[in-house]
Amino acid sequence: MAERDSIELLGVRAKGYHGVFPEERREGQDFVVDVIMTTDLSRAGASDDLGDTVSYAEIAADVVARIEGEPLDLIEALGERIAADVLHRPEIAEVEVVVHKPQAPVGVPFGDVRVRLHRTRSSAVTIALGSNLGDSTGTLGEAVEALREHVEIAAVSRPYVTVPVGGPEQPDYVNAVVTGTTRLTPWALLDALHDIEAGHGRTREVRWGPRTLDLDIITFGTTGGPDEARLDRDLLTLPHPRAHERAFVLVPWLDADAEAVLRVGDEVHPVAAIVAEVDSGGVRPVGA
Ligand code: A4P
Ligand code: MG
Repeated sequence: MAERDSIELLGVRAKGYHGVFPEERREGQDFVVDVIMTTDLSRAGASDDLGDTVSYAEIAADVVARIEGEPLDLIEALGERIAADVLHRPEIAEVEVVVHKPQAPVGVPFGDVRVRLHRTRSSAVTIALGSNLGDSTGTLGEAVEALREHVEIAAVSRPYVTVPVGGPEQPDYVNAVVTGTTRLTPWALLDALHDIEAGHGRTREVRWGPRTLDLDIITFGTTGGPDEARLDRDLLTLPHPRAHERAFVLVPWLDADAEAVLRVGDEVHPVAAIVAEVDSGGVRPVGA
């Protein structure tokens, strides 16, 4: 099962100065770290492309940087930082970190001392919802309920009636935006969104064509923070490449979160500022 796949990087060794005793801070000693990462390997298994997986060489370099970096009193604290670094990579769902300190000043002969931490990811996420076939407002309400299985929802915008952008001639849309946190990886979330779309009779015939339900991931991770997901794959582009030009995403998003920010290229802007630049004439709350 893909959700039990793992990459296991064992025995990364470097010299560090962690410990509570002055001689440990002065002389240093070896630290050895194991990192066991739960990650779906099926995409990389099929594509044979490094871009679809995590480079264990990069993880190893991060581990060595932590071992050699700022001295800490406790190997618990070292393990916590290593786990956080690993979970900043969007591919990793869970991580187990073992930090060994084989030369620790224990006072008696001993084989090894180690701490083992197990951490799971939790990431901020912004999801845009759209529908222009059937009972669109009702469908969006059901989709929000279905999302609760995967997302701890912080805020849901009002539904907005929006003039279609692109595609063939088609009915007006109802759009909304949800913000929250998820324990899923972006790909697992995308799979979950596709399942919810399919459950509402979504078919994919015409790009930008009418649909019963469209669920797009707009941002994943904290924009501008170390866990921000920036991806440029066919299956998943993050942040969403067209969100910054679409009032039907930006206006509901601002309704859900007045403080929201969005990356556009190398810059991060308040959504409130981006909205001011786009034409939002075709976007109004349902019933207004
Ligand atoms: N994909 C890549 N990145 C993402 C992402 N961040 N979130 C891939 C979700 N999916 C992402 O999407 C095509 C493929 O994009 C997916 O299989 C996924 O792997 P789709 O939903 O099958 O097709 P689509 O929605 O027709 O295409 P696209 O390019 O996602 O269209 P948009 O940009 O979503 O635009 N006008 C109004 N007023 N309101 C709307 O909601 N929506 C669209 C669709 C056009 N005009 C609209 C609205
Ligand atoms: Mg879509």
